[in-house]
Amino acid sequence: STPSRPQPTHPLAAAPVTAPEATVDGFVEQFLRNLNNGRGVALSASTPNDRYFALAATVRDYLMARWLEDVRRQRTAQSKGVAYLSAEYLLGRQLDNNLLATGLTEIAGEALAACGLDIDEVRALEIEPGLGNGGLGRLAACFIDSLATMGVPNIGYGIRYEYGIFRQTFVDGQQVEQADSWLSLGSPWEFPHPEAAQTISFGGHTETYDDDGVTRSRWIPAWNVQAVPHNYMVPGYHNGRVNTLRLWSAQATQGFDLRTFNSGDYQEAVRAQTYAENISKVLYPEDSTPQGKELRLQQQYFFVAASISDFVNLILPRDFDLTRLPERVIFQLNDTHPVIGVPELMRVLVDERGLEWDAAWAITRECFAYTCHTLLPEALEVWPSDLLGRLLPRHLEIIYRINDEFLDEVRERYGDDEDRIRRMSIIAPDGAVRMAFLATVAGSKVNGVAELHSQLLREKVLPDFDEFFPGKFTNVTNGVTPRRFVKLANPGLSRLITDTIGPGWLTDLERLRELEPFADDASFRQAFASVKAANKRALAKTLHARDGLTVDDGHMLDVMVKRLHEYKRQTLKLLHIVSQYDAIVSGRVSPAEVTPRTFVFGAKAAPGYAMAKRIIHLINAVGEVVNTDPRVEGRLAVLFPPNYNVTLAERVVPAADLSEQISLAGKEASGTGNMKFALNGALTIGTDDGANVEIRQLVGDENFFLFGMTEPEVATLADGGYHPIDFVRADENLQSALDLISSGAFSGGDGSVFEPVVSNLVHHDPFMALADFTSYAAAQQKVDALYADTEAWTRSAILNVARSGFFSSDRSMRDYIDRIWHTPPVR
Ligand code: C3B
Ligand code: PLP
Repeated sequence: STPSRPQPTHPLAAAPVTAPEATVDGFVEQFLRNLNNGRGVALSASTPNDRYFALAATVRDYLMARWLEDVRRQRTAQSKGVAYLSAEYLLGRQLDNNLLATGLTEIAGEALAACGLDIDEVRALEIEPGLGNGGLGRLAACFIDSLATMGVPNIGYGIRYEYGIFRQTFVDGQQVEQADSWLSLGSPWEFPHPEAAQTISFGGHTETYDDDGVTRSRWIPAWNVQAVPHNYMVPGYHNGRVNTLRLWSAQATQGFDLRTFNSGDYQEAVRAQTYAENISKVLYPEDSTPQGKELRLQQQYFFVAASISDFVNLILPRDFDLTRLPERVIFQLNDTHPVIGVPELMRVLVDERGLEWDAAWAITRECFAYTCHTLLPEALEVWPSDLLGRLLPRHLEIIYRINDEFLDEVRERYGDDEDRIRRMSIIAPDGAVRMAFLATVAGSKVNGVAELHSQLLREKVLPDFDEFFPGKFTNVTNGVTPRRFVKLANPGLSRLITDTIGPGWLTDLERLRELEPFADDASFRQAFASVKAANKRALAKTLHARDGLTVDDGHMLDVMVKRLHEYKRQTLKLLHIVSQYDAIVSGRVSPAEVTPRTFVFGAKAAPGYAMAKRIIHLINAVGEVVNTDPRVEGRLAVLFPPNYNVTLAERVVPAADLSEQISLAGKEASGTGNMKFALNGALTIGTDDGANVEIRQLVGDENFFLFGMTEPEVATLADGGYHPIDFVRADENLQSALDLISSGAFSGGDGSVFEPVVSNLVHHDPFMALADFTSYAAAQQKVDALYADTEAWTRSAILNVARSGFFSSDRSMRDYIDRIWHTPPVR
């Protein structure tokens, strides 16, 4: 039922919502009001958390009028918008970003100072919402920032996990996970709307019934939960636009099952509630390796069903003609996680709204598009049909029918090519549902996330589909938001850029090209180098305060931060460090000949990924020895600050000299960390993989340290039978480094501790780190040579910045809009 609309008579109540005055006085007044009325405390009695909440509320107040206006416009205008469906959003802290968007950063600082407070102390209290694992979740956060900044109607839909990605600690060098209770002190950025909860059903069975002579199907579910929306503001940069991120939280339908309660079984009554609320309890900490768990499928259906219902039943007008749905929305599937939305929309259209199957299918095929983020075959989700049938019986029926009709089309085209039909069937021979195939059949477009990835997706992962659906496959190379990752993270560089080429580049990043001529200007190089040096000092301060770590002055900062995964090859980097250490302690080189370097690692391992955890242990163990061995004379240091997250990324990236992007060619779909480093003036040492390929093409070979096999070379080596031991025998430095680890040099003399890592490399090496070692070491020598020439290095670093404008997520969004969404900005 629609609530009755108020009919105000007071002029204030009838007027549009206004923002507080954008002055120091206005800010102070609003801040104190929020502290007093919102927190119920006087300034003198306030805790740091009170102040943080009041500050957040104040920033919200400045955004509110614009948000209400945009929400209204979204409902009334007939324009098409993007519903981004993503199980992850790795947002990072909100306060600074929202201040930046409103242009209130300085006013807020002065206002707090006038209240006797240091805004830096207040902002340090914010716990970042870690509602994602890594690249995929961070990409979603960059995309919604860009859409708001470009004025494109968008709702981000996802899950409000009560516990985000675990907090990583090290105990004796080994990863120990702790719960991320990011909501424990409350969450000042969200607006919960329990009254607008959606009911989401599960289980039960289906039945057919006679509807005026037509046989129809319906779902009789067994249980349900409430999906409670929590809205977040997504402000555009300096454009007065605010989009919405809507995250769903699961709540039990009835607080208590009264009958059970009255019978005295209190625990049983509460159990149902706990079961329901488990759905949004915790983020699966797996990255690029899906968990075929029932709870995960529950999460996926839960948020997708709530989102589709929200859009179709609440955002669209009640009498909306659903055959025109494609004119109003495109549901973008961020990987396979939300693909259950395809049969869900069919169910809504056919079962709930009474559309004919064919009409519903035509609508559905226009309303979805699918982005694939991986090439690892084990990372493409499949759901056993018995599990799907138990949890979502009607959806399984719908999937079977979609598949039957699709395979009929395949037969029509190719005749009874049973082999092809088996290959293309959405249902695998073992009965499992291949979600990537379902998304490909249903999606109006399918895209990979970098040129090489999209090419391999077409040629190697889905070639039959590429042939069957000409024009369906496309590429959109990833991007990153320059607001957070240049302007906020690197204020020094931002100031230098604006002083040099003027403002405007932050929303038109290709303009960084105008910096190119300044690479040859000695005084600009000087200024650029001092920004980098200041960023390194700032990082040193952060790492010291955060983790008690020391960064020595004058060291090259060589950084590898990303999830710990064998395909990303942290071990390749580590083996090279060990070989440098080995060369010093064995007397092959003197410390004075070694370029002083600090190696920074940041990486979380999935809690169940044993090899990744062993590698973390080994990195810490190597650090412990190398950092304290007097023979090294402080020329090498290995730092591994725990709990790499967006907040730490914002400190590390601007300080880096060298960016390590060393995955096995063909395995990293794109990478986005690589883009952030290049944009902040680090040089990349990298393989020809993912977006590295495009970075190198843009910045130029002479400003990029390329090494390693190409993807076709990897394929050839694999086909011929890969024997890592051959590569060990061919490189005595490699042999010696492996021997040193095996000897127990990093494990108190006990060689057995890291034997599983060494033997996995020597006998299996699934990602061919050993095959690329020699080439990697040679590229590192080139790094040292260029670094010795400070002016030449700085010149290259400047050119990296100047030529990386392509990697703005604004450009990615334009590509999606032009090629896939057709959702122009709304002025
Ligand atoms: C990642 C990929 O591993 C990265 O190469 C890519 O840059 C990002 O997605 C964004 O496209 N990815 C991820 O973080 N989690 C997955 N489950 C799959 C891919
Ligand atoms: N994790 C965090 C916290 C990040 O900020 C990023 C940034 O892009 C990533 C993971 C992804 O890194 P990469 O693209 O190197 O895998």
